[in-house]
Amino acid sequence: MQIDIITVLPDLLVSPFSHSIIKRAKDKGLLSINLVNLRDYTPYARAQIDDYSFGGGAGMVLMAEPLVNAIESLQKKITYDDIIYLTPDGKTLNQQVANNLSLKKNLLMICGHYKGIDQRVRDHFVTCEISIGDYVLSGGELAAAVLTDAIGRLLPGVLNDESSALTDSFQDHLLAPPVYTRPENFRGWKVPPVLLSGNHKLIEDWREEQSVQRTQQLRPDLLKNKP
Ligand code: 6GU
Repeated sequence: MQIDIITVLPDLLVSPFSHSIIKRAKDKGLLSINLVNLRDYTPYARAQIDDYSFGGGAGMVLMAEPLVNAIESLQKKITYDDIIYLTPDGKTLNQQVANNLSLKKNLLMICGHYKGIDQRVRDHFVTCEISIGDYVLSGGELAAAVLTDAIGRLLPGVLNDESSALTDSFQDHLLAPPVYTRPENFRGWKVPPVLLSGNHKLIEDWREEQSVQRTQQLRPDLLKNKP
């Protein structure tokens, strides 16, 4: 998969993609991430990319021309399955949205800043608007990092244990069960004996039961949406 990200702060996105699972996805050639600096595409003096909002009001707006120059220049080399604008007005990201996007081949993400981007870019280029939750971030970069991570780890071959992504919290509308590792007894706090029993059926049943219990307790809303 190819993910291109248009941003005014490309440096901010270097570290999030240089570690752990997303690094492994890149190293294995399963994911390619291309950070595109919006300032490289502006025709305006002093690399200007934003301006005041028509009609007044506080806050700057990213101008249409640099964005459209960047998008059209990228589109000469690649056809995008979706052009995603990261914005608090978007559809809230959840596992289903991430699953669906992980099936695409080429994605372009646009990170907004300040008051957002000129509406004409949204009207004529953006195909999908995504928010990562009901709170306001200073820009779309951290949201793009979250979305890329959620998608990247789902790509076939990225996780070592192929079944691992399928047993994540949310993948079946249930939270994950509790997990334990060595030692069996830490400060007198013991691991549930069933996990040491070696009986896979019993362990599976216990985990399922714990998942349901945990979900009922912590996120009963998830059970309502369970298919
Ligand atoms: Cl995608 N962008 C910004 N600026 N704030 C957000 C967001 C996105 N999602 C939640 N808050």
